[in-house]
Amino acid sequence: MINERLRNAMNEQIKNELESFYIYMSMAAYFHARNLDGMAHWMRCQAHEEMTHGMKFFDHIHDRGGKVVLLNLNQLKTDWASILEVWQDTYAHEQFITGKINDLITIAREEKDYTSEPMLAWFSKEQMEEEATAGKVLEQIKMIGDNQTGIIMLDRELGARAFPPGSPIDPVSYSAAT
Ligand code: OFO
Repeated sequence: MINERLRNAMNEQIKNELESFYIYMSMAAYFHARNLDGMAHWMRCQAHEEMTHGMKFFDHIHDRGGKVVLLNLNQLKTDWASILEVWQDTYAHEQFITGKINDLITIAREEKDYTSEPMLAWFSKEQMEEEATAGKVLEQIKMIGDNQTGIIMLDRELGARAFPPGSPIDPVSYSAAT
């Protein structure tokens, strides 16, 4: 049975992950509106991952006899002043989520909920990778500045990110399925 304090914090984390899904889909919409479909694609892939992260917590709580409670999502930012600002927010958001995962690890240790350690360790590693990726793109955007060719080249590169097969956010996949 999952520890109650940890269960409450994990329910909160489902909300954080679904808000991450929402914010990245907002960023995808921002990029689509500016014909930067590669960056939009990258954001859709990221949103897909966030949904699966939310579901990992959902299933972990359920598998351990806890009650899943889906909390209200907050109204998040829906517009940005520049491409740079989007990537600054992406990096800051990943750092925020890393803090939340660290909080969960602290609670699990304080409450001696050792069963949750492997999945929380997975999230810790995942956050390290996500921070590194978002940070790298942010640095590249800073280097590119206002150079339009550089932006288009980076857009193409980010558009090569692969969707997991069958993703409901992948337009190719959902049009084939419906
Ligand atoms: Fe859920 O991994 Fe990023 O935020």
